[in-house]
Amino acid sequence: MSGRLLVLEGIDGCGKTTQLRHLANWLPRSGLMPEGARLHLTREPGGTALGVALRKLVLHPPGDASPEPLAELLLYAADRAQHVAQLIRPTLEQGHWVLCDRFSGSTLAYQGYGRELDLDLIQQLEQIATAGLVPDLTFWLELSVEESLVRRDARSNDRIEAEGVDFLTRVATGFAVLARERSWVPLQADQQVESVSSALESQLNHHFGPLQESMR
Ligand code: Z5A
Repeated sequence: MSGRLLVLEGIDGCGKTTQLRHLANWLPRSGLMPEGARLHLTREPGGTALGVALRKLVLHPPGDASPEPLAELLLYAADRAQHVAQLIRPTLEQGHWVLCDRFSGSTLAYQGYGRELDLDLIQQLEQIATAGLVPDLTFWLELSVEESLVRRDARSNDRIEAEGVDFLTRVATGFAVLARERSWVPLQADQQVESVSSALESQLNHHFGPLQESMR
């Protein structure tokens, strides 16, 4: 596949949406993308029409429709299977770039470390849902739990955000472990927005600049 899949990961409020908006402007003008390649912004859950419906069910379930942990895991896997098959893989095959707010790392962090579901089972599901597709580069926006809670203070919580501090602390630990194991690029997300953006830009230049691309 000639396109590139870039992913932003991290705990709630780490600034993924903010940086995604920045990259939506910056990347197409950066000279890093081949001529004719377009940038597609997407997110999980909710990158497809089915995903939008699943997102509502999993984050804001009506009445007593709240999924049990295993059902929640399977809903995220279903969202990803649809997202990869319907949007991400075809887009990459056409040579375009995809920038995704969360991917399979979030399932390991939230359902694995947060909910303490079996990590091996989650990795098997990851293989099934992605059909082996692995991001070209994943950025980990590293933020303390304390700062995450401050940033989130003014908003109403979704189901996952309402889980509390111990849950979020386990999720944050999970992201730190995954970043090490999977060689994600760590970025200090507690800096000013502009500093995080320029750190992202320089990492993208480093990984996709002319020298690196000629060595692929
Ligand atoms: N989830 C899961 O459990 N399993 C899975 O497999 C997947 C997801 C894929 C998706 O929620 C939820 O699904 C998520 C995990 C779970 N639940 N939680 N929590 P979402 O997509 O709606 O929410 P989110 O991913 O957590 O995003 P967020 O909370 O909106 O945060 P963000 O996009 O990373 O941050 P932001 O919106 O850019 O910034 C948050 C605030 O901080 C905002 O007021 C900004 O102005 C501010 N901000 C951003 N950057 C800075 C800096 N640098 N300094 C100061 N303030 C800043």
